Amino acid sequence: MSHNDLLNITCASLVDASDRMTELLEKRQPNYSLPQALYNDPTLFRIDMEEIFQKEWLFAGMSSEIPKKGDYFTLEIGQNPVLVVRDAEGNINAFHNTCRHRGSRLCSQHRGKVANLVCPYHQWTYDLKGNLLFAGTEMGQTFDMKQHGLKKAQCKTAGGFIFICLADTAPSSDFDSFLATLEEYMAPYDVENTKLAVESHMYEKANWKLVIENNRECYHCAGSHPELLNTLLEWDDTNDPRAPQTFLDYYNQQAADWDEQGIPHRHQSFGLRNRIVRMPLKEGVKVMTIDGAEGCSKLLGRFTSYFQGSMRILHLPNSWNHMQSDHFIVFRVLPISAQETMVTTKWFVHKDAVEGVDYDPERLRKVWDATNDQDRILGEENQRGINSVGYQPGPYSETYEFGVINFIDWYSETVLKNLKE
Ligand code: 3BY
Ligand code: FES
Ligand code: FE
Repeated sequence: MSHNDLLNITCASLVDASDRMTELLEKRQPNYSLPQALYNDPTLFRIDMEEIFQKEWLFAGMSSEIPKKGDYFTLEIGQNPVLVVRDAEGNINAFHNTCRHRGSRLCSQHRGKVANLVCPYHQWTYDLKGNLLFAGTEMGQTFDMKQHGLKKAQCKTAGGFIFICLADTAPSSDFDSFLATLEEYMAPYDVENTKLAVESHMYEKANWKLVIENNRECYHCAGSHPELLNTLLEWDDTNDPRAPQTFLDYYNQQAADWDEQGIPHRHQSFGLRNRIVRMPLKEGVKVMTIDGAEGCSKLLGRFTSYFQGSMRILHLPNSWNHMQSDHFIVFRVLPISAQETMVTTKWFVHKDAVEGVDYDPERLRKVWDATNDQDRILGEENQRGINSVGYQPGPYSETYEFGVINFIDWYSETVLKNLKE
């Protein structure tokens, strides 16, 4: 069989898979969990990667993780290694983390600091803008250094959040209006004057959509999250159909305080993809710690009181966040395979806060370490049940699980739209 025949078979099977995906999504029962194959089939997973993770804007990390020239971090988007680095002008650039010589991964560390980017294989060297500076003396007369710079990924930052997009042309949606609002809502946090206090990387044996579905509802909170419920009110936003009058009264009282301080809080949505809202935590609670007391003795940015609730930021397909008065927590979800996902959690504090004096990283992370692990078990058990021949899509509750319905609707619409383009 020739190389071309093999290639044709691969293409044909992908076309088949696209047709199968389209059919499954077009025929899915609205407000029901997805058909089994969408949670466990490797070929359909490949379509998720191509149509969602290689085309849409993804949350990568925070600008204050790489405050200085040459600071970088890496991430893996399925099989695509990506490198995010700050250059000498202070700009943040994202590159495909693959050498233009023979493709070796350039940076293998999770994070670090470099003067230039040097490939470990044959030492081709790139500057922080991706230009090839050095390729030895053996590449011949006709070799053009200018044609061999690192491949850029698109990169946008707002309010300290770094988003990347692997597509040549980023999706033309209302993403920029979300970024403008994010900038405004994040201004009080002064992210540039924060630092990474601690981070966790949790490997989960579940499809990435199960991880996001799980996060989009608190139906499971009472049964699984005793630590989180010390501080979190389970209403997801002020439009939550379950929110009782007592909550709305409390919310209005908090909202009046925030208005007086000029702290943005009103619910803002950008399609189903992005949402920002500041929500109160339980009465008397300062932040999401195990007991609701402060997590850091230095407040962030221009806050003068601990009682800022939690500003929740949703970015589909891969992030949710809790921004609070003395620390904030960002969550990033990256698929590995059809049934494996990496969930990264990072806690940030004021850059002048001293570890062991102003904050204890162990105390800071305790609630969400426990919560993440509980969610991991829920996700893995969900996956195992879905893999059964006895699995059949089941109904979402329109009140408890409206967030899941929104996510699955966004996912289905986006895959169908991108497959047609
Ligand atoms: O991100 C959160 O706060 C929670 C965890 C469980 C439900 N979700 C909205
Ligand atoms: Fe990078 Fe050879 S693969 S220098
Ligand atoms: Fe949970």
